[in-house]
Amino acid sequence: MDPMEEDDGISLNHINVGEINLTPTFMPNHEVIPRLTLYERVRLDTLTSINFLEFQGNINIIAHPERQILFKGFRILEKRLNRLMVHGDIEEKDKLDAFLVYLKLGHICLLAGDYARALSTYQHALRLGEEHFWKDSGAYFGLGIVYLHFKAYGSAIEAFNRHLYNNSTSMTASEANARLGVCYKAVKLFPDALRHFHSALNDRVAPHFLSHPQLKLNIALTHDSAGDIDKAYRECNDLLEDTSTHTPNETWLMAAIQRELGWLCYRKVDADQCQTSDERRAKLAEAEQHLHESKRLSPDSGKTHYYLGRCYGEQTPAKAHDAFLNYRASIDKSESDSDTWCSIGVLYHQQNQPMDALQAFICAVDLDPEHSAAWTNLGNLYETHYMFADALTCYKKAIKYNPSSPETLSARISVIQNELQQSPALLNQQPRTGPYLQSGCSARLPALKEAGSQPIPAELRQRQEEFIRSKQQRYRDGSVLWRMGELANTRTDPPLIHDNRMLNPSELNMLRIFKYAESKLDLTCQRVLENLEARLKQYGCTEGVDLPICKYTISELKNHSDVESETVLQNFSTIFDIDDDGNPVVKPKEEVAEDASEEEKERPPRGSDRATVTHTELPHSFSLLAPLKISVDVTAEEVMEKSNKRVTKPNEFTELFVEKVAPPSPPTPPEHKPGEILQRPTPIITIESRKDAHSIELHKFCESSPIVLIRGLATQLKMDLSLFSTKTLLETCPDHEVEVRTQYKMPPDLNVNHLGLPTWSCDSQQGFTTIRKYAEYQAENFKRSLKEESDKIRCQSAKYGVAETALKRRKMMEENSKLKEIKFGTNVDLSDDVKFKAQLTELAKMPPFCRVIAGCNLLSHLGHTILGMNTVQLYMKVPGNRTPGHTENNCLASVNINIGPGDCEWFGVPYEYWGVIDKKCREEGTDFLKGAWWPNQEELIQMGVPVYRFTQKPGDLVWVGAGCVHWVQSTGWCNNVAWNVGPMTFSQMMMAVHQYEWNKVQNYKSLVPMQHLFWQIAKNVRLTNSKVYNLVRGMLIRSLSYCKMIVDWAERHNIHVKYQPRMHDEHSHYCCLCQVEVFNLLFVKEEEKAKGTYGVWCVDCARRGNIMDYSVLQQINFVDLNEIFNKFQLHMISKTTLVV
Ligand SMILES: O=C(O)CCC(=O)C(=O)O
Repeated sequence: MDPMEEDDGISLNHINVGEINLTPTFMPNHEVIPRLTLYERVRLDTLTSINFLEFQGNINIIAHPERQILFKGFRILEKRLNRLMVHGDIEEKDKLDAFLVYLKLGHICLLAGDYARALSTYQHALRLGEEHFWKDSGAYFGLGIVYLHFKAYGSAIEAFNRHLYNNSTSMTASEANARLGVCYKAVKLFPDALRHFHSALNDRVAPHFLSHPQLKLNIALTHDSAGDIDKAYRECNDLLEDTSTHTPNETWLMAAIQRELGWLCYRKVDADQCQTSDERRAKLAEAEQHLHESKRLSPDSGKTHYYLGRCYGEQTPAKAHDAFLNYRASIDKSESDSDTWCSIGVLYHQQNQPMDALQAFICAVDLDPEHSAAWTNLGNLYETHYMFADALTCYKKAIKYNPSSPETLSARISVIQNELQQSPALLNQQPRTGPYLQSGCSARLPALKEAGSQPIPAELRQRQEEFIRSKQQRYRDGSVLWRMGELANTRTDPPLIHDNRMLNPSELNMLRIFKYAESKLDLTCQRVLENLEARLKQYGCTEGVDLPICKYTISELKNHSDVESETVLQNFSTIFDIDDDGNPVVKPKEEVAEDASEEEKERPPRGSDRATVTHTELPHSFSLLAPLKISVDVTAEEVMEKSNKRVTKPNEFTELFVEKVAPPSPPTPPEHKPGEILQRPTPIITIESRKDAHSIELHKFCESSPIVLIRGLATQLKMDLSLFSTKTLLETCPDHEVEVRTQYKMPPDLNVNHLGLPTWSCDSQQGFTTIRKYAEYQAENFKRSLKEESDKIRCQSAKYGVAETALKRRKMMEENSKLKEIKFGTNVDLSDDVKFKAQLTELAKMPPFCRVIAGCNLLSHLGHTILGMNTVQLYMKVPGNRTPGHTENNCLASVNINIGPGDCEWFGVPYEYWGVIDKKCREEGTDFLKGAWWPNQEELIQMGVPVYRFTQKPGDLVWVGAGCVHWVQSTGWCNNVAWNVGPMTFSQMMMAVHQYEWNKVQNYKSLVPMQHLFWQIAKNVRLTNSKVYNLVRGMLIRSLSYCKMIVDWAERHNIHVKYQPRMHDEHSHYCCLCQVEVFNLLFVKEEEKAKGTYGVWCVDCARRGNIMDYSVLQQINFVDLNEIFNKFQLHMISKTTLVV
């Protein structure tokens, strides 16, 4: 029931989008350009990907009442594109036109179900005008749908998130959220998947993509995939009992729930939750019961049969036959399920039918070459037949594709490898009658290379290839509509909807157009207008709708219009304009011309100047990066008054900041200078006196450097670093909690997987222990290392003396070739100022710019703690512990001191290059923000990324500059202490804000609540730097204006706004759905309060739900905000005075 199960898209690996020509091969290029009626023209202009469901929903596209529009639109746009092409290329002057045509074509192809052409045209549009792409509210949405169709989940995630950045309250938000849930689940980012499913569930507009019960089932499936079987089981049972959410007729849904319950019960047996054999039997019986019920409801599901097969397979030999029957039935229903083939293989192997087992495993890995379990089982089959070389190949494949127990497999690999090294004759070993071979059956299994030509896999492969080929051909052909040339000569009869269904964005736009040109409409359009108006009256419309960009297509279409619509269309040609900031312009040209004063008429005809703008109830998006449209000298009262007009005098309202902005993108890295050495020398500053330590030069140098190693500071300031040693901590707080990361010890210059192949991904398991236990581990590890060293020496001498036994030697080789597990004691919280008084007092000896608490440190003004940022954390290490690559939260700077006794090795890359690393992380299958990765230094340098690399000795302090990407490994036994600092510089603040916005698009929580921070700075700090002052002032204007608009909006909707002042030390709030900072105005649910839970929603997430469920808690009233705002001034100082 996973929506992707129903989806018939093939993976992008099977299709070359570049080879998709715009003109399908069967379509004559000289065809006459079709004519559009007025209705068709307007409808075409308002169609975007947002209409996807109307076209691709339930109706067969051939029978769709508006199929002519798609056909005609496709032909007209294609012709236009041909005209823009000069020798296969587009001239610079025509780029914008071509962008718009491609974009529209993308929408039209998508609506017609021509996914490959839609992808190709969207990608062309993106290449031609990435800076405009986001302005069309359907562009990223459409692109996301297409990527999802081709199962390109990472790209789909990016597209949908970008769509949501400006459309988080639009009708498409629930559609995007539901799809994001599916994508995040597919890439195994389960918490993100859950958040998006919940977001879609919370929306009052239920997505078509997944109904509410389907969303709930997906939530259960996500818990299951995340490993929480019990939670999944509970959710499924609740869903089954919750009859109010679905009708019994939705049998397929019930079948899916029963199937999942059966599968969960089956795995509860496996998960060792059944202690006794009775419990085991009972659980299996429950599983079978659910699966039979599922089969009764939906007899055609291959999966149900497969799961039943698994249940019976557990009860072999008694139920082996039933297992086979169900597997067979599963294959009959869907033969491309690699899991089923794998299980069939296991069963045949158990039943001592090795040839059949082999064929089944080969089918599994043919269908899914990354099926780790199938490779493992196949390896096992070969091994039991003494075919070690093939077994080895299979195990290596299994480990490459991420098996559940890589250690066991890598141990197996090294055993076989060593055996083969010792006795090469094993390679040619003949099969023997063993426990798995029937006596007398001495035939050798076909080798891996030959196994594919066995009858079953060969036939399956042939059918699969045929299937892929026919799919590819269908993608090349595109929509069936393109073949229906007769559509050029028929007219569309507009479908009139007579229920009170909410107007979708396209219909709303149509309504606007028809209203403007009411007097010039033909009869058909008048009827449509009446219908739309009637529906608008009944239901109203949704927030956040937007006009598509189609000015150019309209002006093109004009040339081929029916004569009677010509005049009307001329007036439309500016209706669909967007202004410089991407806002829609809706007032027709002629009206503006009449209204305009003399002065206005003389102005150059720029979109935003000659027309007015419609305003949604609240801004499309609230970005701290939005350009201001007002002077920073404005007073608080003026901000309030201007903002209030949005509700009280909408015609007079003008934006204080741009309300629709491009989603943020990473910085462009500086040009690489020829001959530039990218292995950069790290600045090392040696402190020789207390004065040096406190010098302004040191402070300024650090603030302007990506990374600095400061030596001698602790000594000069007479700091006693032994307070942070394991010995002292063991004496003072042995039971203090330590987070432990179990890692693999890597070769110093590499990061490898279990096969020893280079990778960027790092694995670690999280756990918890105490200082006492970690201290024991550290000491133990040290002793063991000493012993190993002496063993090595002994082994060396053995060469000349007593020979080791072969067995012992082999064992040692085996040990050495395995990746060893090591433990890293990380993020030890030293925030308790009573428990760690001595330690924290010691750190206060540092110069202010490095201190945990200082007036010049942004984080000291927050008024609350953020663990590990404005509090100290300790790291306890053994050699080889790695802190994977990252930038600090919100790109803040940080300080790290090595306590010793061993060293650490550091790597750093300046801020400007993080986008390059981010991109590379995606290519490497990991995630810059959410993944754990260890970069390959050589690769970075080849990519033109400069790298700092240096050793931090005991006592050395590393200053990690704002936004510096860094990764660290210990080369000895040592402890480190670290915390963040926020220099009050323009560049630090800009980076923090940029990251804050970037995090929104990445669904990543910003630990630094930037809005709150800016108000605190305004309240507490006397700024003397005009650039910094203007930046902060701008933030206050946006924030104040937004708060005012929210409160006005809430009051207009009769939502209760209650003043509830912030408590001392109260932490900042984040939206429980989208995780953005919720500043000042907390949307809470009364019913939750009654239950004692206190979820906080942001205005946008609340608005998507049922607004009447919420009330608002205002934490700082406007009198106080205004006072802070007005009192916040730039403090001019004479040049001789020190600047903050
Ligand atoms: O010492 C460590 O491994 C942590 C390094 C780090 O990331 C930091 O201090 O910013």
